[in-house]
Amino acid sequence: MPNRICQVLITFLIGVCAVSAQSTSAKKPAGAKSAPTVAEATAFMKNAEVQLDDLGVRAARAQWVQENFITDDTETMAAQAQEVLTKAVTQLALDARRFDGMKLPADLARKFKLLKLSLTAPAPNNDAERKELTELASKLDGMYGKGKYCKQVDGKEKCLSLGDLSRTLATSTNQDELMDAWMGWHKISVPMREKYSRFVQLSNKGAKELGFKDTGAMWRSNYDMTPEQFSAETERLWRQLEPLYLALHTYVRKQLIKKYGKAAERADGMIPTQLLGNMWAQEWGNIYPIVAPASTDKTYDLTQLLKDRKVDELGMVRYGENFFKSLGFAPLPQTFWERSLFVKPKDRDVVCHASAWDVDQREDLRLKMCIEVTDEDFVTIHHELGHNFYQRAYKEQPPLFQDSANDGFHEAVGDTIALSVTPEYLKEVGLLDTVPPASADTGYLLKMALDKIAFLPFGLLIDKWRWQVFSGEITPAQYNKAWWDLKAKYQGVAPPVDRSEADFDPGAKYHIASNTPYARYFLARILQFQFHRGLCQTAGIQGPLHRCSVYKNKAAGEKLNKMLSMGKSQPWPDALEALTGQRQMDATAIADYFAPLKKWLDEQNQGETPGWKGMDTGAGVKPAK
Ligand code: X8Z
Ligand code: ZN
Repeated sequence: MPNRICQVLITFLIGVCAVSAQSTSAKKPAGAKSAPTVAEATAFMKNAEVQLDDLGVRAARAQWVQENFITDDTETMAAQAQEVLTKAVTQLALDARRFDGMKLPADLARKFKLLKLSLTAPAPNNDAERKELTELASKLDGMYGKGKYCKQVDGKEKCLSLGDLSRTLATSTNQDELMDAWMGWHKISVPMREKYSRFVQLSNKGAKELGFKDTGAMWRSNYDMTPEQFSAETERLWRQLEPLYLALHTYVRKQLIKKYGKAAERADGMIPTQLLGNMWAQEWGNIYPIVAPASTDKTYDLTQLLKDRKVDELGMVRYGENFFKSLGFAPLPQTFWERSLFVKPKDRDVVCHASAWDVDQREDLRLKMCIEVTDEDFVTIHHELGHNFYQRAYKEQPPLFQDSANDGFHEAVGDTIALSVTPEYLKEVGLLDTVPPASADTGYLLKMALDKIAFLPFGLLIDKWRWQVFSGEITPAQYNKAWWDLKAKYQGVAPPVDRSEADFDPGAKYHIASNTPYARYFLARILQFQFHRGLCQTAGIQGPLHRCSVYKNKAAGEKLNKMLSMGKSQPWPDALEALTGQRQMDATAIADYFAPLKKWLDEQNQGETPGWKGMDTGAGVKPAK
């Protein structure tokens, strides 16, 4: 039951009280050997779940304050609340072993399984190391949140935030500026390196005590299949989409070379990361103006539309809420508007990375985001509200089932709604005057692919790196090299200058600093198209998927709500089936959506040699360009 999605410490499961755990397991007289009964197991779990709320809410509140007001004190307070929670969950998970191997009703057995998997940062079961781990986690999160690039400008110190630097990467075409912004931000993570490697050590020790090989294996055990099956599943999905990524990479590289000349043309075929419009080259939509097709009609610019109509930060959130309301969901509570953070405060450090919270596991939904009036943030707002509406839909479930079917589902819901932000929808809500003709679809699809398809290898490699870090295959001495090797192998992007182990580039990405698992976003990119297709079918909307909007469709809303309200009570294939009729994650929906673009890209790429030196072809690494 996550209080917050995209969270650092509390993540997934919230606490359970050690007192209750101990009292439950201490009921038997000393020396009693009789086998535990189902009634005892039920009572244990009931007691545990009652406690979940209390400690979880305490930790969530402390973390909310810490991330909205980063100071040494709030970091310590958040760490302390997390420590109490972690201790309780650990103790309960260990005590629960006495029910191992018992034949329990399916619901109860599922709860025991989820209880064990509930910590994202499992901790060793001793006070000193647990304290050290929670403090490290809180510190790393705070370091990222406070991160700034300070430099001397005209004899004065000027400090730039991630927001400032990201704006440069998104909008500038000046190579010195791009390089400076990229290099500047990547300095913030250098001091994280040692803390991170110690965090890995401690967390692995905790995972082992709970019976997992390491923390990565524990994360991969949360998908109703074995960790090995899960790794194979992500690989299978990626291989279905790799040709599309390769076509996009080839096309984009060619356009960048047209624009920047030699500076974009590496002999190994990789793209310099700082030219792709995003600090981590994870989504490339910001360089659409540079790579837009010259020959077809231009698509519209949503950022411009929002600015023209003077839509402000709150107004953007209202658009998101209205979409959900149009599907039949109840409005967000008044407290959402009172307690959320929408705009970056001027006077204090906050964690700006967007997150959605359900502080009291009931009705205290909140958004925390430093919104800017851009198309990118318009999508992110829908993404976050998807979390909030999910949280509310499953609130009637017992605490351990208050979560998404798998974590990819949580990340996919809001994005699914954002796929319905089509030109027709924008016209209907008054943001666009005329719907562009079908001839502009190539531009529209290219813009979408720059975000959705470009993301796929990135979404995969973050946890490929982390799984190997947790398993020990990547040692601290290889952190940075392994990171760039994976970036090369999967994304085909290269750093602006040679990097070394004096750097710690993984830490410059929020989810590494905050210990938020990442495979979920990879799954979500695939699931959201499956959800979208399912909703469009329910709504009876014909025609190409990229022109379908389920806005105002109550039948689609009902179907969506049906899946959301199941929470994590059933294995995820059941939830997927409720919405899509399918029981497998399946890349055909995303592939169908982009099929017209793939054809177009293949035509544009005629005569080009796709790929780069060191790319992974599935059959092995490609030797040379
Ligand atoms: O972290 C997020 C959300 C919060 S769960 C803003 N996303 C990933 C990222 O920014 O890296 C959404 C897309 C991928
Ligand atoms: Zn999210």
